Amino acid sequence: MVYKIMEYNEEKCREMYLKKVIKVSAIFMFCVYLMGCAGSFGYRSEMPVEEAASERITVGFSQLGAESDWRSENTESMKGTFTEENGYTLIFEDGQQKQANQIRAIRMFIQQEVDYIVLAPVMETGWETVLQEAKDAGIPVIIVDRKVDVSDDGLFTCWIGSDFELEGKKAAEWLNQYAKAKGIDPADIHVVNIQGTKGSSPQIGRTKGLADAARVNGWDLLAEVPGDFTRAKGKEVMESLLKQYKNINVVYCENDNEAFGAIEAIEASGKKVGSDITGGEIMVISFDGVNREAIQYTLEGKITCIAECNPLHGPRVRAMIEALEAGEIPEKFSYVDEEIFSADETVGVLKIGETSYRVKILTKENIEEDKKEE
Ligand code: GZL
Repeated sequence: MVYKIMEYNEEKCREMYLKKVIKVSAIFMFCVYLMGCAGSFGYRSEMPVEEAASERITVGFSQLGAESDWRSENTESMKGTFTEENGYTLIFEDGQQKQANQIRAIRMFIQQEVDYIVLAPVMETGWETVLQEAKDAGIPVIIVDRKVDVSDDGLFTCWIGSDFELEGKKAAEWLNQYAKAKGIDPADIHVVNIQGTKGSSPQIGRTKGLADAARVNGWDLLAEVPGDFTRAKGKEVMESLLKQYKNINVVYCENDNEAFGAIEAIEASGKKVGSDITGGEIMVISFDGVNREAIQYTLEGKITCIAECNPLHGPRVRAMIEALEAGEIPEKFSYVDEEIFSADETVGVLKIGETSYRVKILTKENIEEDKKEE
């Protein structure tokens, strides 16, 4: 390739350089003008990213795990509520059922100086130190779902969740009313409890509901064994209990995923699940009622009754945050209202203390109606 050598001329170069500067400047000015007009053509003039982020409320959410359908629904409710469109930045941490992971997440939120910490605690004890650290950092903590057992309730701002002992009382009272209506001698009720995660509020409350009723009504409570709220553990525990006890006629599962596992084990052993316990069937009682499979099982009579446990806490936690943002003080403890479901019409109303609870009798029609409302 032959390079053409240009004669060097100072004046010429200066003139060419100036022309180039003027041309580039004109193009630059025209671009600036266009950007300035962008807004008037309806283009959203993007606020600088960091400014938009600082406008949003930052929420650090320590979720305990993903052990059940209930937990998945609860996570979806939180993620679907704390969105950028709603004015939030959500930092989500899954504790994988380990308290150490949740404590680590809370410390990370403190480092990140979030506006609010939301904690779904895997168990009740062991939170004093880290909640004190959040308090010292001036970050409000909202507890959701399960409770924390701390010496000073001032370590958290407020709590929203279920009355787990009431759930247990409802399920046990349903069984008591059923046995009386069918003329079953209380001593002929041979019940096993597949418990939730040991030391969690739902396990403590639901276990107490059954144990108190068994003592008062004279039932034969054969065993209480943790099933960790999972299908796999529920099946494993049921298999073991069937080997240990030949007279089980009621299985009290502290959530639906355990119930699915227990039903699998019962049917694999050649027995039948259902409410006809004098006819040799094994009755399954459960908690949650958040997924289609559980409702379908109840419609088919495989699960005789479910005490509802509602997971949709996202909007409820948001309402608490918005109250706090407005300078208001939410209730320290807020309980959600819940129902009890069955397809068996034997029991229509439960009376617990001074309060009556109507049993929602599930039919194909009202299940279809509920589906449409979703
Ligand atoms: C109850 C919740 C329990 C559900 C289970 O609020 O903590 O944990 O009943 C879940 O399904 O795993």
